[in-house]
Parts: sequence; structure tokens; C-alpha cells
Amino acid sequence: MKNQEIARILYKIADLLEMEGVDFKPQAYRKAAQNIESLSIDIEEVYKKGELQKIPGVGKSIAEKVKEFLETGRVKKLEELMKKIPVDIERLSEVEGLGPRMIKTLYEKLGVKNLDDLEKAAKEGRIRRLKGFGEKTEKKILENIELARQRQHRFLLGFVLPEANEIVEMLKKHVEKISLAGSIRRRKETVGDVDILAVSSNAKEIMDIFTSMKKVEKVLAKGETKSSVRLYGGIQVDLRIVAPESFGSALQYFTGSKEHNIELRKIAIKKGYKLNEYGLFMGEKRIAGKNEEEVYEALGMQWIPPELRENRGEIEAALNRKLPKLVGYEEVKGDLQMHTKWSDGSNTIKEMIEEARQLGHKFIAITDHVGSLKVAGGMDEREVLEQAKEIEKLREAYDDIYIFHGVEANIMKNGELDVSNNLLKQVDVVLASVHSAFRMEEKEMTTRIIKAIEHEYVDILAHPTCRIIQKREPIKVDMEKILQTAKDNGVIMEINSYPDRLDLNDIHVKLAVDMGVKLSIGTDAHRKDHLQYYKLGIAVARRGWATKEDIINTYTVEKLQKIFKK
Ligand code: DGT
Ligand code: CA
Ligand code: CA
Ligand code: ZN
Repeated sequence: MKNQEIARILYKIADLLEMEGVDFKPQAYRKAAQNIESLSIDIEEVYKKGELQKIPGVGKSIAEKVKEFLETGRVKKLEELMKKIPVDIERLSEVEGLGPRMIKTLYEKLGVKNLDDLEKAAKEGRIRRLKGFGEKTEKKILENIELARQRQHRFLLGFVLPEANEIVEMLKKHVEKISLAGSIRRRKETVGDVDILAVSSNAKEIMDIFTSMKKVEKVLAKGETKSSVRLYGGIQVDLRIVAPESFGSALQYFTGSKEHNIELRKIAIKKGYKLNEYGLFMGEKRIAGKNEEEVYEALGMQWIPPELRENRGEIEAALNRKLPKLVGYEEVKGDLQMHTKWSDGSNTIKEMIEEARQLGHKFIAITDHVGSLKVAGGMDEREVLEQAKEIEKLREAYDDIYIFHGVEANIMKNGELDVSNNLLKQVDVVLASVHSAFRMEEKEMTTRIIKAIEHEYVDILAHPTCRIIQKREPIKVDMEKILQTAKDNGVIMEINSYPDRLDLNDIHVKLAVDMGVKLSIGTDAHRKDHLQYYKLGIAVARRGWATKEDIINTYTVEKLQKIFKK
């Protein structure tokens, strides 16, 4: 989905136009950006249907910019404006109290282009001398720069990973070795920037290719061994070229986490070695560095999968050769949560099946909303029965994929479900989840969830903490108590794999795994292209030390049928 990227471009044009002193247009751009940002459908599809101008606030001129971006990956108008006013408008306008016009004055009078310049000018007392600013404003600016810096943007793994993989794939043809590094390689739920490492005998050419990619909005730095760019989506990508004999140690170093590296270096020192990005050294002699395996091996431990490198006990386990055999990305055979046109999804059951088959799934569960959730188009009993008939027919049409008929029911405030047992009896698998009254005290909320887990027909507790990353805090619950109840009742805890949910998170997954609670992976797809997110769920499972046995999506259909049996 390019919705966010396009909104961001339009906001930026708005700010730059305002700096130019243009009237009305900035407001129009912002309005359009807001509407595109909150669009629940993919703007590319709107464009394909020729319906861009049906989006509120999108007129001919803005529609043309959207079209230009979707077709060419750039917007000339933005490039012209950025050339004319070369300031980092986005970061600067994050300083509270600084509007586009003030930024313009600061640029014209003091040459302020970015946060560093701004800080310097404020510290030197140059801002207070400007007309309309004053000492108080200067002080405020200085305080707010700190806040703007702390509010450093992080990006959802699920949205950045496809872009990062595309870059790696594209560069692969030109280099000897290449890999993602940093938090994105560890599959952390959000990433600050994308780190890429490569080996090449022709660094200069690689850097040219890298910095002239279509998706690059701005080249931040360009050198022979390191370049940084910012993509239209707003994220920074760093590419480093390293020597072949150091690739493994550099990959190890730049994969992190920092905490993991610190521990590792201590172990190296204890053994009388020195570990850095260039290699593992005994005196001047490099004893390992070409690949990661030999670095870990020389330190007397198993190679540690990147997802575990958070200094949460993995180093000790690796030293004792007791790392778990993490569930593999190829071992998950299906998806246990998705929605269709029967409730609030955009595709038919058949379309979801087709897509799932493309992904190689052997089973899926169709889990449309039931009950009173108005916005989600919850089905009633009659509709569930009709849906069952459709699924029965589709089962006959496909012999390479099994379709479980499921529902997602709402857990009401008192812990009861808002549908009858009669309805629940009609389906194979029942998901229960909280969709309202998120702010209850921990004790009350825990009792509520426990009651739902104890419900005789509930199989899976879906998105158990209800958090939306960077948007909604998790509900307050006693997680250990919930997991214990789940275990006692044979209820599965979901790893909701939608990019902004990832719920349970890695820490809770580890707790569940330690307690012997089984987990399921569900994308919560509301469109067929969301089905690809199941891999994010596997990443969370791996970060939570889960093995194949812990994740029921690795089981056969027969085994699942037994688990879901009423
Ligand atoms: P991010 O980008 O904030 O999501 O997180 P990372 O982990 O990708 O961090 P980043 O991009 O600043 O640096 C990449 C890796 O480089 C990091 O995971 C570990 C390594 N690294 C960076 N700075 C230090 C440091 O000061 N000490 C050590 N030991 N390692 C560092
Ligand atoms: Ca990073
Ligand atoms: Ca970085
Ligand atoms: Zn839900």
C-alpha cells in the first residue's frame, strides 16, 4: 500500500508551498493527504479504477501528482520545491511551535536547514534577534528540539521489509555478497532504519546504483564504503560495503542488537581475543570473520539466529549448545484468521482461497465477525449457516487446501460472548476477542478475558492484548494468569500477524512457550494481499523462542480438527 507514502508527499508539498507564501493550496494538499491517509482501501486500486478524483479533497491537480508517483515513483513538483527550499522541512516542523513560515525565515536569515543548524542558532542566541521571535520563543525552540529528537520515527517492520527485500534483490545481481543487518534482520516489530551490508569489488558502481534508485527521495550521504538514502516512505537506508574477509564479523556487528554485541565482546575478551566489525582477532591475527558461523564457533558457541539476538538468554543457551530449534519460515502450513466480504473484508472466500494457494498454504480458516460489532458487519446465525453452505461447496472444488469454517466473536464487558452457543456450534473454530471497552482495570479485564477463555466453545483467543503499534496501548491484564487459564482449557493464543498488531508480542510468546501454551498464527487479513503477512507472525514466534511444536499452524489438518473439536 502506497497510501502513507503518498500522504507524506502531499503533506510535504503543503508545507513547502506554505513556505513559498502560496495561499489556499497548502490547505487543499493537507486535506487530500488526510483523506488518503485514512483510506481503508489501497490507493493503487482506486487509481486503477480511474477513481482518484472520487476521494474527497482530491481534485485534478492532486490526482495527477498521485498518478505520477504511482507510475514513475517520483513527483516533479516536490523535487522542484525541495531544490528551491533545501531544508529538512519534515524534521523541522516536528519541533512544536515551528510553522512553515517561521522555518522559512530561519532558513533565509540564518541558513537553518536542519535540526542541528536550528540548535546551534538557538544556542548562539541568534534566533531571539529575528523579528517576531524573541527570547522566549528561542528558549521554547531549544526545549522542543530535544523532544523532536526523542520522537524519532520508527517504522512498522511489515511495511518496510518488502521494500528492503526489493532493494537487496535488485543489488544482488551486482555484488558478491549481500544481507540485511540491524533490527530489520532481527525482525524487530518496528525499525529505526534499514541496514544493508555487501561485499563488492566495485563499490563505486554499487553506490551509484543504490543512490539512483527510483524510490530514493534524498541522498543523505554518498561515499565508497557507506551511503545513506531516504526513501519516499520516509525511512533511511544505509548501505555499507565491507571486505570479504570481514563480511561475517561486520554482519554480526551490524546486526546487533547492541546489548547482544556487548555481551559477545565480553566473552571474546575473556578468551583473550578482540572482537570488532573487522573480525575476531588473537593479537594481530584474524582467527574468524569471513562468515558469522565461524565467529560464533570460535567463541565456543552455536550460531545464533538473528531473531534471538536481544541478550535475553540466547548467549548462555548458545554456549551450552541448548538453543531451541526455532519454527522455520517454511514450516507454517496455513493461516488461522481472515475476513471476507461476509463481514468487513474486501474479497470473497474464493479469492482468499486462491491467494492462500499461491502462498503454498495447505489450510486456512475463514473467520468473519459475528454478533453486534456494527462497524465490522457481524453475521447473524442465518448468515453463518449460509456461509457454511458456500464453504462446503468450495471444499469440494479444492482438494489441495482445506477450509476451516470459523468465526470471530466479541468478548463483551462481562466476559460473555455476544452470540449464542447455537451459532457457535455451526462452525469448526471459534476465535474470541475484545473489540470494545479497552480501558478496564487490570483485575477486571483479567476476569473478563478468563471468562471468555473458559467458554466451552472458544478455541483461540485472538489478538490477546489488543494493542495497535504506535496507536493503541495494550489492554491491562495479568498475562501469566491468562496463559495458565489458556493452558488449563486447551485454548490457543493467537499471534496476530497484521503489521500494526503483532499480538501476542515476542516477550509474551516466550512466556507462553515457557509455560507450554500453544500458539496460532493468523494474519487477520481483510484483503487478499494481507495474507502475505503470515511471515511476520513466524518472525514474532521465532523472536519468542517458539519451535515447530509450539505453533499449531505447522500441524496437519487432522490434528487441527482434533484440537478444534467441540
Ligand atoms: P534501529 O535501527 O533503531 O531499529 O536498531 P538497530 O539495532 O538496527 O540499530 P542501528 O541501526 O543504530 O545499528 C545497527 C547495529 O549496529 C546495531 O544493532 C548494533 C550495531 N551498533 C550500533 N551502534 C553500536 C554501539 O555503539 N555499540 C555496539 N556494540 N554496537 C553498535
Ligand atoms: Ca537499523
Ligand atoms: Ca543504521
Ligand atoms: Zn478482531
